[in-house]
Amino acid sequence: MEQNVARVISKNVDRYNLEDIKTNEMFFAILKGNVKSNKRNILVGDTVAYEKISDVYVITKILERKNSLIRPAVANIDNLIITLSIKDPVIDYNLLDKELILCFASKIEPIICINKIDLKDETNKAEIEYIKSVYGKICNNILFTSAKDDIQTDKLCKLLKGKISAFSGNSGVGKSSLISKLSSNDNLEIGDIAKKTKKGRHTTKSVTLYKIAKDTYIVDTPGFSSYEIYNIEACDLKKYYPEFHNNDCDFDDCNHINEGSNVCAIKRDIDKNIIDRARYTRYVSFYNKLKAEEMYKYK
Ligand SMILES: Nc1nc2c(ncn2[C@@H]2O[C@H](COP(=O)(O)OP(=O)(O)OP(=O)(O)O)[C@@H](O)[C@H]2O)c(=O)[nH]1
Ligand SMILES: [Mg+2]
Ligand SMILES: [Zn+2]
Repeated sequence: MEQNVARVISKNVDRYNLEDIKTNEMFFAILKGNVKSNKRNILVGDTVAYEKISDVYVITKILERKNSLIRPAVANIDNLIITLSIKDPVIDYNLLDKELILCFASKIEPIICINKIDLKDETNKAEIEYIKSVYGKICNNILFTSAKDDIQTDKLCKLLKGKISAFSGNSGVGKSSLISKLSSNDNLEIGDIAKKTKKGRHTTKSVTLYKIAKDTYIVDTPGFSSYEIYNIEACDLKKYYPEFHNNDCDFDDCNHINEGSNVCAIKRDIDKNIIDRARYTRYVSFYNKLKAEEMYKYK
């Protein structure tokens, strides 16, 4: 018998709101006993197998995940739209780099979205070039959007098609404004997310997938802003810097911190301007913070 497969759209204690992958039918389901005793928690975003047992929908199995996050608790995210604004507020490179680490560690496609591009003037020119040259090598998609003047919002919309996407970024960069652009005219639900995200920032903990088109969802959660790196060991951090990959340091397992440029190929690349020095400096600070946390934990 062919198995019924559904996506978990939201959950409320032990009731799950599911959407059948094929028919798009929505219904509530409960967990089968033996799935419950299984240590793995069902997350919003999970795909699950289910059965209908005398009028009750029952989840029988969690299917394989592409990824899962703890904060926010969600599975199978495809895209993270790392939202920044060219001004008001200025670009937070610390947050940008941390969220890129999250993406590369969790197999999430990063989409860097520099919003409020309508406000750009001569003074922003150099920074725009800087972002293109440094981050263009790391990230396949960099958009310069304006939610106000509808610049590149259609491009953003296309990238989200058929995927589960989440927005991250500091307060005021324009996440809600962009999200409201993604809904075609009469989609009221999206207008609600915009409002909800604002008011729910300190109150809502539960995660919900909002459908904006067929098989296309936005995760409604405040959990991606002011993000801190977790679940990554200091010695693994370098793996999530694509520009560090084509190197051969003379010192095996080099973390590119303490070795000099005579040994460390990354240090040489920085001196030659092949690797951005500011991004490297932030790498060192993240590394040191993780190292300090590990020392504290294992003491
Ligand atoms: N000029 C300009 N202003 C924008 C643009 N996008 C958003 N804004 C304005 O920036 C302010 C913040 O936008 P929001 O969409 O609320 O930002 P947010 O990221 O959702 O902020 P939080 O909900 O606090 O996290 C609002 O006054 C918007 O009107 C844009 O593309 N250009
Ligand atoms: Mg908002
Ligand atoms: Zn090195």
